[in-house]
Amino acid sequence: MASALKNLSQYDESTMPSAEGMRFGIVVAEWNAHITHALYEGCFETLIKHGAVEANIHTVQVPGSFELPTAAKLLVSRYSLDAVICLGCVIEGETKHNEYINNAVAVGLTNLGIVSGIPFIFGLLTPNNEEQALDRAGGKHGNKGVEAAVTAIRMGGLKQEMSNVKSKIGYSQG
Ligand code: RBF
Repeated sequence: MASALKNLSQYDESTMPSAEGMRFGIVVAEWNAHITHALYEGCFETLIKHGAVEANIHTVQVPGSFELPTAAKLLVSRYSLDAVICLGCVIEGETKHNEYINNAVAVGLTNLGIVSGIPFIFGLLTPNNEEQALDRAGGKHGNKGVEAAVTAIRMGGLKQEMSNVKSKIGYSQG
């Protein structure tokens, strides 16, 4: 199993850019709220720990994970953001709802990122059962919300770095 030996909250802090001055969006799905709220706490605390300020973190809640991409797009339409983190949890059940929702979120966030150039972070747990979800929301595999925040800071840093040198590299004629 991919995460059998991996604590999702472990990362090399020495290689992290500072999040000071960065602006983030967070979208949190309300389905399985006991899981997604734990992801949110880990995510928010990690952004603050690396220098982000509360006033620059815009959080919205949505009913379910399927709504994550739409709300993420609404957030970047409203605010100028360095990255948007989407947090949800779709637990496998007797039907295939999880496959449809998970694929829709993955495709939706991928498309948003490619089209906009803004990092949209996939913080969606896709567990087979509740125990696996709890293991990844502050349990024995750490907190996937922390990992999502770390990715957002790294990608936000990359975005800032690239926008500073965009006249020198890339495909742009300008
Ligand atoms: N949303 C989640 O975030 N997690 C779930 O586990 C979840 N399970 C669902 C199961 C079914 C059968 C349906 C119809 C929806 C489920 N949703 C879940 C809600 C979904 O993401 C979305 O909010 C609704 O389908 C409305 O667009």
